[in-house]
Amino acid sequence: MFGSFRDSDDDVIDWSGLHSLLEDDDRRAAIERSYPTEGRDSYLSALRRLDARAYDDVLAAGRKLQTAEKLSQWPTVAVAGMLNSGKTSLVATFLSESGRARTLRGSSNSEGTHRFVLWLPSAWRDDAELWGLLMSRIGDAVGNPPEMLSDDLDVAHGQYNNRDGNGLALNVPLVATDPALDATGIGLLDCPDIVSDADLLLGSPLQRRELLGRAATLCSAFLVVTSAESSRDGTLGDLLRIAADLMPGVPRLLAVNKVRPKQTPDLVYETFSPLARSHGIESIYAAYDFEIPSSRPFIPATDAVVASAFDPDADPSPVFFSIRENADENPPASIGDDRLLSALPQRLDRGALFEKFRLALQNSLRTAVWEDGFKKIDLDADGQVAITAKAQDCLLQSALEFFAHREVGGEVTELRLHQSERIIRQLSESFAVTAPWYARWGVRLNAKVRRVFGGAGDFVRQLTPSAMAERAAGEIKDKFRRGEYGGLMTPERLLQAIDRYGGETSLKHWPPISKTSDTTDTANRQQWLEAAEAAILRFERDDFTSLDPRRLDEAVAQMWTEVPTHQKLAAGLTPLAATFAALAGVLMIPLDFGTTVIASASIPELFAALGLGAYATIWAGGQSTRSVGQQAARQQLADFHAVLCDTFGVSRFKKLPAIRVRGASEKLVVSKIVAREAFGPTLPLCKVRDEFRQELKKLLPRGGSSSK
Ligand SMILES: Nc1nc2c(ncn2[C@@H]2O[C@H](COP(=O)(O)OP(=O)(O)OP(=O)(O)O)[C@@H](O)[C@H]2O)c(=O)[nH]1
Ligand SMILES: [Mg+2]
Repeated sequence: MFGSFRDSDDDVIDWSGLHSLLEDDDRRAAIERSYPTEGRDSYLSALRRLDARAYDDVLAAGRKLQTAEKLSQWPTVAVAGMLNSGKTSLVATFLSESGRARTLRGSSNSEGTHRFVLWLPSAWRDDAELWGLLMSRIGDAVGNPPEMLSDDLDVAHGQYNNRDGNGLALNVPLVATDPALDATGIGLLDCPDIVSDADLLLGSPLQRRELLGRAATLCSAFLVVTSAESSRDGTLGDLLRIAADLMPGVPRLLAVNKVRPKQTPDLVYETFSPLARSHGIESIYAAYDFEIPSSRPFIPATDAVVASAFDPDADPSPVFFSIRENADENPPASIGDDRLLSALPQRLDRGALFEKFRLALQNSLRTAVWEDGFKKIDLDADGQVAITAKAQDCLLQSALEFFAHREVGGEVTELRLHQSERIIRQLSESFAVTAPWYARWGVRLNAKVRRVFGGAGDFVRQLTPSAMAERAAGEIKDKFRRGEYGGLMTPERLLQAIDRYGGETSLKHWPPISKTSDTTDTANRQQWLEAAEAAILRFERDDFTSLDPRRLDEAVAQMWTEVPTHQKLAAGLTPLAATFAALAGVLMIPLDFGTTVIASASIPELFAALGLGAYATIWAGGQSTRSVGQQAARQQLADFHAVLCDTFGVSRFKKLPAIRVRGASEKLVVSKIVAREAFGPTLPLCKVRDEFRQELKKLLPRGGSSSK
């Protein structure tokens, strides 16, 4: 086998395998979607969504590569050589009759080849897109886009001879196709000689050599044609040197034409082998002059073929065969068909033209898949993670606005509890069952308190022991409303908090939060308000957080023991009555506001609001008392954040963040509220699967084979 251009088989990219990976949306999918719905996505569908052009480019690059793969099995041979040595005649031996007729052969200058003519299989024109690419590749190599060789014989001959051309037309390669080449699977570059005088104004020898160099880059073998008598011609040596310089590593062959019968093949071998050796020629072919009858024994062809060649009207073709040193192995002895030049295509490795072409296409596929496609998908996924994190944080800060009790400096000192009916009942019950005798004084407490059901109104009425308590409840309501204690969340306030914590930029998937009275703006604001209201209602309904009953009772009992005796009766109300009043007051807040309000307060805040400062201090100071409320509050914060995320179409936390409470870091907990579909627009969240990245790297190494 002649020299090889393939680095190794694994450099070859298998498009169909790659394509199936790119369109896999299942086991080998590129994308893991986690929000708004869980699932997987293929590389191609992700890219189509992001950039339809880049998607088209990947598919087009793959298709081109696939077609070029087929073409790249076919070699192209440069046929260069001495003036009039029969280069075009040699090329013509590979062509069909009609193709042969389009070539221009003859010994006069008007029959000389003065352009580069590239003969390619007709089949290659079938794929218009690929043919176009091929032509531009040839144009790139030679420096000018090619021109087609005419089907009209006269015009074609004129082009071949550069009749109305000039030195510049030499730079424009001619391209012709022939069906006979489909079967042989070979391309042939018919070159002009490189000695024709500059006086012809058809390009100087220097220009011709330079062009030959460029055109040769398309070829996978170099065939130098000479006549038998030129063995000592310096130009032949030049040519062989040029061939070696231009295309190192490319197989070079020598074809000696018009050999006269007195010079037997072994003599031809003897004459040319020193030259061949010194220029790294792999094989020497010879063809005997078909116009001399005594050449017959040296023409390895059937009698019919030879007879037709001797017909004066025939268009004879030289029959080249590779010659050997040993006379017995050459004609007239019979030789194997594999020694004929016509068998050359099978002996050549894949074409350099297409090898380079394929490499170029492979690189553009690599760029399309990695640089244009993958990078976009990856960046988009990273972007989604960052945007989601920002949105989650904005909603967390907004939630903390109501669930965190901050000091003047902004430090969170404790978390607030949503004072839901459930929590208030628990507190009330616990206070009731653990209250010492003196605390019960004046409270007609009965066991029914443990089983209070019905609406908040009834509940409140049952717990409120006197007019005084009712007044106290009124006070606590006012204090909450004025913002002195606890947090009061309404849709409007929630929206303001979201806005204050950068909702406008963090929740870009929602319309802008408007502040003007513009009509569309008002509609946008309405949408935000409705969402905020929906979030509050949902939280109120779905918040089943309760205090740990056993620990609560222990904590309350502990508190009772710590209340200093002189304080025990100082409050005007008995302690239990005062506590009930405070709790009842909290429950009454929503009744005044309508339903969409959430009151939040820590237990110490409740006491403080009612002037039970000592209780507040004791509760806040004790480790067990404090933790009962904080634990539930943390759950509620997580739940409310989850509801906000659901409502505003943001993924819930995948990794739970920690918040700082009293200088200590407290990790948020997983929400217990079931996820619901978003209320409006959503922020998608996905990631690129590492397994996919690895597999893609295997099928299509990112920076080419070197960086595998
Ligand atoms: N007698 C004889 N003539 C041949 C043989 N091979 C080619 N010729 C003739 O040699 C002449 C030149 O052949 P071409 O094929 O045109 O040679 P070329 O090398 O292409 O010529 P340029 O392109 O002008 O350099 C033609 O008239 C051919 O018929 C052969 O084996 N014997
Ligand atoms: Mg010629």
